[in-house]
Amino acid sequence: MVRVHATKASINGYKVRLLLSMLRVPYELVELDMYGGEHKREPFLSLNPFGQMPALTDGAFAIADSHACLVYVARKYDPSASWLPSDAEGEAKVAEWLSKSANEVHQGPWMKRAKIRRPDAIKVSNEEIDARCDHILKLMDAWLVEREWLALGRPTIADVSCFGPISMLKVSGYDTDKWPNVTRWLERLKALPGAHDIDGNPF
Ligand SMILES: N[C@@H](CCC(=O)N[C@@H](CS)C(=O)NCC(=O)O)C(=O)O
Repeated sequence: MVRVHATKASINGYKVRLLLSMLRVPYELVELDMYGGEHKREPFLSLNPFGQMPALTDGAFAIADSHACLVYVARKYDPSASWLPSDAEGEAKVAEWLSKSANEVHQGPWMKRAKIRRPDAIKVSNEEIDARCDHILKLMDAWLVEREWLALGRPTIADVSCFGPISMLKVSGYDTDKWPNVTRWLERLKALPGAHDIDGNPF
């Protein structure tokens, strides 16, 4: 049985739950009490000594970090390799956007949500976070002028990863409508079979 260990509100955990849902893989969410610090003590630290969510277990196998979890789920449960291709060019294209997700998207859109949930932990100013969002979304909007998806001509785990934080921006007070191509990309992903919001509700 696949288990995702995270608080339900964890955007990085959401990415993994979203892919599992779209691949129709049954899983259990092992909910952690983030405000109670459950992710900073055992048994979670044995899954991820960094004390960050999510981690995933599948039988005796354990892996931490959203992107590693996405890679694992795609390789293991998508035999068609549609969400994570195995050819050199395709895999590199996906990795390119996973890196942007781990850096620019995390430092802007992810942080926008995190500052609302844990203002004490995020020292970056709202203005700086908004500027970071503008920076990456401007680039993405231009990138998506002639593309439907970020890495390839179909959705991949790169889209799932970037979607998590960017889809949460509107409820966090950042208006994504000013980026029309990003908006259309968000809508495309929401329309995929099995897609759901962070609470598990269909769009
Ligand atoms: N690189 C990690 C980042 C994980 C991360 O920042 N997780 C957040 C929840 S979305 C977390 O655990 N925050 C609590 C903390 O760092 O104390 C990943 O992609 O999984």
